[in-house]
Parts: sequence; structure tokens; C-alpha cells
Amino acid sequence: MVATLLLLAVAQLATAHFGLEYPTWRATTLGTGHNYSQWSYPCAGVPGNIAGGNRTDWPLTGGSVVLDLHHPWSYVFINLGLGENVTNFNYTLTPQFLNTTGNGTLCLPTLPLPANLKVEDGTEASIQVITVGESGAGLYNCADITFKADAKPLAGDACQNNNVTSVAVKDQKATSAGAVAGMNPVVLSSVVGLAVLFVCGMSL
Ligand SMILES: *[C@@H]1O[C@H](CO)[C@@H](O)[C@H](O)[C@H]1NC(C)=O
Ligand SMILES: *[C@@H]1O[C@H](CO)[C@@H](O)[C@H](O)[C@H]1NC(C)=O
Ligand SMILES: *[C@@H]1O[C@H](CO)[C@@H](O)[C@H](O)[C@H]1NC(C)=O
Ligand SMILES: *[C@@H]1O[C@H](CO)[C@@H](O)[C@H](O)[C@H]1NC(C)=O
Ligand SMILES: *[C@@H]1O[C@H](CO)[C@@H](O)[C@H](O)[C@H]1NC(C)=O
Ligand SMILES: *[C@@H]1O[C@H](CO)[C@@H](O)[C@H](O)[C@H]1NC(C)=O
Ligand SMILES: *[C@@H]1O[C@H](CO)[C@@H](O)[C@H](O)[C@H]1NC(C)=O
Ligand SMILES: [Cu+2]
Repeated sequence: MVATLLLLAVAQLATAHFGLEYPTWRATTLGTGHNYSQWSYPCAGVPGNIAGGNRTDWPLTGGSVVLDLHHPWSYVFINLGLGENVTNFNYTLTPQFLNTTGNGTLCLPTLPLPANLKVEDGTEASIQVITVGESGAGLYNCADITFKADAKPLAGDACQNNNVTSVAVKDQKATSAGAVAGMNPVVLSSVVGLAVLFVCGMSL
């Protein structure tokens, strides 16, 4: 699971901040008027279960994720952790991570749960979405969910792609070992974060 934290060794260019539209994110981390930072692992500095808990019901077999992407392309990794107030996202929902092209809206209709993950009606969990852009630094957003037997994946108008296409990048392990030039499975350092913040800072 740690292999999902893929980062470039050197941060040079601006990367894409992004919005997590569905499930509803823990808090808005785009724009101004808050002290959150999408550079902050694991959840942009937003604690779990805030504001009394604003949890989205999610189907027992896996549900939808809708992202608002702002830059020409991004790698997308989606993880899940169990509990009311999750900081350990130790299940991946993208065993093959996504390479998305285009800025706009991406809807993933159904992300199946890993075979070794058993949930039941009422199980609380959180979803972590990581995007990695040209800079190689990760950007994070999280959403709190409750697995529900009667929850349905998004469909129709609620699940549309607008100017974004995505392809699964096969064999994440090989990729993390260096198949993507310059990528290393290192933990995001604040030095990298700050270097990119300098470039990307105010421009979302
Ligand atoms: C952000 O942090 C600053 C400095 O600690 C504080 O003055 C401000 O009220 C905070 N803003 C919000 C929205 O919490
Ligand atoms: C909870 O989510 C709903 C639906 O997105 C939103 O309208 C509302 O503002 C959120 N409430 C809090 C306290 O964040
Ligand atoms: C679609 O995405 C591309 C790549 O980011 C961008 O150049 C183009 O302006 C976008 N088109 C629309 C209609 O937003
Ligand atoms: C969630 O956990 C964090 C640390 O893991 C803690 O600081 C915070 O108070 C917890 N929040 C709630 C609502 O339990
Ligand atoms: C994930 O972490 C939870 C506790 O945070 C633990 O109960 C569970 O066994 C872990 N699962 C895996 C596959 O590591
Ligand atoms: C991801 O897509 C971008 C732009 O479409 C492309 O330049 C890049 O090579 C792709 N990366 C992988 C690993 O397929
Ligand atoms: C995509 O980016 C282009 C160029 O910055 C911008 O004109 C367009 O409005 C963006 N489209 C979306 C859907 O964000
Ligand atoms: Cu940005």
C-alpha cells in the first residue's frame, strides 16, 4: 500500500490542486478562507469526523468517486481506511493507478473493494484521494463514508466525465520500482512540498 505514495524525486513544476466532489470531502481545501493544504499527508490537514461528521453513504461492494481536476494531466490514487476517524489508509481501491488527461470532471462509477476487505451495513470508513502531477508531489483530499446496504453508485447525470479521460496504469509495483522515469516511492518531504508551493502557491 505504501507503494501508492509515488513521488518524483525533484519538484520543479506546478502541480494540480483538485476537488473531491463525491463522496463529499471532509472540508473544502481549494481556494482561500481556510488553513488546509492539499500538500499535507494524509488528508490536507483536515481531521476526520469534523463538524459532527458529514458522512456519505457508500455501497457495500464499492461506490463512486467524482473528482474536479484542474491541470492537463494527473495520476490518481484512491485508498480507503476503516474506522470513524481514519488516518491509516491501508487499502488501495486503485491497484492500477489512473493516468487522467484533461482538466474537468472525472467520475469513476464503481471502485470495487479489495477482496480481503469485509464491510457490513454501518461500517464507517474514509476515502483518501491522492493526485500526483508534473511536480511529482502528492496532493491529498479525504472524504468520510458509511457503508450502507441500500446505498447505490452514482449513475446517469450524476456520473459524467467532462473533458477528462483516464487510463489504468498497469503493474503499479513495476512502476514504483522505476518504470516511470524519475518516480520513487519516497515519503513526501516538507522540502518538496515547500519547493512546489513556491511555484504553485496561489494558482489553483
Ligand atoms: C488560520 O490561521 C491563522 C493563524 O493561526 C488564524 O489567525 C486564522 O483565524 C485561521 N483561519 C481559519 C479559517 O481557521
Ligand atoms: C455536509 O455535506 C453537505 C452535502 O455536500 C453540504 O451541503 C454541507 O455543507 C456539509 N456540512 C458540513 C457541516 O460540512
Ligand atoms: C480540456 O483539457 C485540456 C487539457 O487540460 C485543456 O487544454 C482544454 O482547454 C480543456 N477543454 C475544456 C473545454 O475545458
Ligand atoms: C481524530 O484523530 C485525531 C488524531 O488521530 C485526533 O487529533 C482528533 O481529535 C480525532 N477527532 C475526533 C473527532 O475523534
Ligand atoms: C488496516 O489497518 C487496520 C487498523 O488501522 C487493521 O485493523 C487492518 O488489519 C489493516 N489491514 C491491512 C490489510 O493491513
Ligand atoms: C500519463 O499521461 C500523460 C499525458 O497524457 C503522458 O504524458 C504520460 O506519459 C502518461 N504516463 C503514463 C505512466 O502512462
Ligand atoms: C481547462 O483549462 C483551460 C485553460 O486553463 C481553461 O480555459 C478551461 O476553462 C478549463 N476547463 C475546465 C473544465 O476546468
Ligand atoms: Cu496547484
